[in-house]
Amino acid sequence: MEKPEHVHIEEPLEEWDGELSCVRHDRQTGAWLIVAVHSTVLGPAAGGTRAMHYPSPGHAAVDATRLAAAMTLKMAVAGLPMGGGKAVIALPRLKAALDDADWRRLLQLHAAVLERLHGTYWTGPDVGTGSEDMDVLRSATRYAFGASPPLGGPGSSAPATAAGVFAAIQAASTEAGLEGLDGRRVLVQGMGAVGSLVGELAADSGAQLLVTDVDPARCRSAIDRGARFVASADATRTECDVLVPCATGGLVDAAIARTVPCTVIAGAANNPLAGDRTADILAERGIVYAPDFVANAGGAIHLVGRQVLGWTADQVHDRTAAIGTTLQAIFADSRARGITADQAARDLAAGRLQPAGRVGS
Ligand code: PPY
Repeated sequence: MEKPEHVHIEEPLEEWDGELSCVRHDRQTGAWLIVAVHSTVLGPAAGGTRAMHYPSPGHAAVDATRLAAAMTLKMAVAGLPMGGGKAVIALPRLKAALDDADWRRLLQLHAAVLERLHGTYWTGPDVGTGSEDMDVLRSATRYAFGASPPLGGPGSSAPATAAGVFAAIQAASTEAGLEGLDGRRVLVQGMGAVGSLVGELAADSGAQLLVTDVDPARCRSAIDRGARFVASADATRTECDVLVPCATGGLVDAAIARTVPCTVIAGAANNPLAGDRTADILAERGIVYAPDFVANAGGAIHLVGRQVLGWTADQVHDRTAAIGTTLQAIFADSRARGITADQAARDLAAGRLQPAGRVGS
């Protein structure tokens, strides 16, 4: 989809196949709070709260609904007993320009919305929110994952997400015939909490690390440890073996898919492919793409595993490493049936979302 100046909020909501969307406008700050519950077939919907500035509330609804649908697939493929949802706090200006009191007020309002949903949707950290925000939410609602350890929460999900992404990079590289990461050029796009950890894991395996971010300062410590800086505009035209999208979505559209000079795409970003044909174009070019909702499930495994299922850190570790095995099966199925890995992963999720495929039904 093109990025028009204005998207009417009813457009994404009409297009969407989700169960429930809930919209609240805050007159005082001008922010919009949107909760998108895509599916509760496997359990209560869960997914993070993204706090960002959007060009219009309609753009925020596009993001919330698509991200919520991806959460349904993520939970199903990871075998977690939760459905898919996402919340967006669409800020009237950049988050950095919002004062603390307004931000806290928005969190309180969000907590009140979650209480009214009575557990249909559970939130957690996402782009623009972290453990400290979950602590604030947690003081006003039960329905928040990812509070900090002093408040009894499981803490940051970034290490688990990064470990899962790294397992995905390894599986996808093997599928592409790369035989290990030693000496391979791994380009991490988005050096936030998860991207920088993935970069460290890749460098520790002998990869040659390339890093980029819209905020170049976030590349500093990786550069100090030997990584090469790539300008953000060059992220998808720099030769590399593995491209690792770790920022917001939509990095690779159909036109970029036709030219991107890499062999593997595997990262932490949700919805990194834009457009219906993009996965097909990558496959036609022989680029191995690890479906995002499989590769980036480590955060969900950590939050739901620790907070709902009572898993130990070791169990979370094992389930996160198993993302690699899941991907091997998805690649094998994609080869056997002549479909993209993205479609094979969607089919795996769909099988688990069918009533007949559910345990106990
Ligand atoms: C994501 O993986 O994209 C998330 O939003 C993480 C998450 C998972 C489960 C509950 C809350 C957040």
